[in-house]
Amino acid sequence: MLNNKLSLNLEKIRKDFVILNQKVHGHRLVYLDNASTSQKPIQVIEAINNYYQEYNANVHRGIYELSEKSTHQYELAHRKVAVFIGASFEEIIFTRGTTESINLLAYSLGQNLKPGDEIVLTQMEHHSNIVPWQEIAKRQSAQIKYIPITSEGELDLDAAKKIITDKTKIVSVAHVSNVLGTINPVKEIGQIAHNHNALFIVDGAQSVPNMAINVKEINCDFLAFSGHKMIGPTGIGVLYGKKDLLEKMSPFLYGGDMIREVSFQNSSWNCLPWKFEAGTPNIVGGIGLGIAIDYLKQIGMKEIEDYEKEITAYALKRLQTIEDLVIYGPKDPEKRIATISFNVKGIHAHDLATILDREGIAVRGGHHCAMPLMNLLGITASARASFYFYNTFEDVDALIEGIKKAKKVFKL
Ligand code: 7TS
Repeated sequence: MLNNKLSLNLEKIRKDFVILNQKVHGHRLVYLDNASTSQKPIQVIEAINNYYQEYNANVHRGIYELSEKSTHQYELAHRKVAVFIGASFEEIIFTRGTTESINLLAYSLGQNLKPGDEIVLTQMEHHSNIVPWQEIAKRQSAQIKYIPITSEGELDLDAAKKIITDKTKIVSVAHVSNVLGTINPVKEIGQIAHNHNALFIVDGAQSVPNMAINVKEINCDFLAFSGHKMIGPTGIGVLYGKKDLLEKMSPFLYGGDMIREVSFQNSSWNCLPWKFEAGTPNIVGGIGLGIAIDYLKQIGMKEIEDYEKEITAYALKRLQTIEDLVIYGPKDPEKRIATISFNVKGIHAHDLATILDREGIAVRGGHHCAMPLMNLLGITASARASFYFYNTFEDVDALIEGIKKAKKVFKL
C-alpha cells in the first residue's frame, strides 16, 4: 500500500512513469534526482512517437497537411505554456532550456549596459544564472553584485534593499535554490528592482515544476525554465518575457523563420514569439512539453505543491533523526521545496551517492553547478535528494535506511 496522505492517486500516477517500475542492483528503483531531471510519463513518450510516426514535418513552411498539423501542434504548445503561467501567446519563446533562456537575455539585454551599470544576482544561483552575466559584465564593463544569504539559507532582504540601487539595471534571481531548496520572495525582490527601474528576471527552473506560477502575480519581466524538469522532454525550455520588452529587444540567434523580409543588404524581424526562434525549432520537444503541461494540470499544481510539502516535512523530520547529518537550507517545510542537500560527517557525498546507488537509490552528489554557494557553505560537495510528485513516503524511508547502511559501511 502506497503511503499517500493527500489526494494524489500515486498508484495510478506511478503506472504512467514506467521507468520507475524497475530494479537497480536488485532493488526497487528509488529515483531522487528530480532537481536534475524528472522522469517522463507514457503520455509524453507516446506524443513524441506519434509525432514522428504520424505527422513529422517542418513548421511554418509547407503548405500541406503534415506541415499544417505539425505547425498547429507546435503553436498549441506555446498556448498551453502561456495559459500555464498566466502569459499571452506572443510572450512565450521556446528555447533549449533555462540556460539558453538566460543566455538569450544576457546577450540581448546586455548590449544596452554601460560602464558602471550593475547586475544584481544572489549567492544561491546556479552557474547558468552567473556565468552568462559575468561574460556580459566583462564585455560592457558592468559590475555584478550578489544578495547575500542568511545562516538559515534564505535571502537577506534588508541587504537586497541596499544592494539594489539606481545603478542596477538587471536583477536576476532563482525562484527556488537547486541546492538549498529555499523558496525566494520573488514578488518582493521584483518590487525593489522595479522601484529602481531595473529589469527583473526570475530563474524558474526549480519552481515552475513544483508550484503554481503566475507571471502577472510575481510581476517579473522575464521567467526562464526547462521542460525536462517538469516531466517534458530534454532540449526544450521556455523564456517568458513581457510583450513590450520583447518587442524592443534585439534577437539572439539570426537566420530562417525569425525574419519578415530579407534583402541582400538588410533584414527585418518576424512577429513575436518567432523573432526569437531562429531555425528549425525543437518541434517534437515543444509538443511533448505541451503534453507534459496537460498532465501536470490534470493532477493540479496546487495538489502537487501540497503533496510535496507533506513529503518535505516527512523527509526533513526523518533525516534530522540521523546523527552527524547536516541539512543545508531552511528546516521549515513552508519555506522550501522537496530538494534536500545534506552531508554525513565522515562520508564524502560521492561515496554516499555510490552506496545509495547499490541500494537502488539515485541521488546527486557534487557541487550541483553552484560552486560559489558551496564555497560559502564551506563545502566542496553535498548529497542531494530531490523528490517529485510521483515519489512516495516509502522512498523517504528507503533513503533513510540507505544512509544508515552507508554509516555502517564506514563504521560510523
Ligand atoms: N537554474 C537552476 C536553478 C537550475 O537548478 C538549473 C539546473 C538550471 C538553471 C539550468 O537548467 P538547464 O535545464 O538549462 O540545465 N539544475 C540542475 C541541477 O540542480 N542538477 O542538474 C541540473
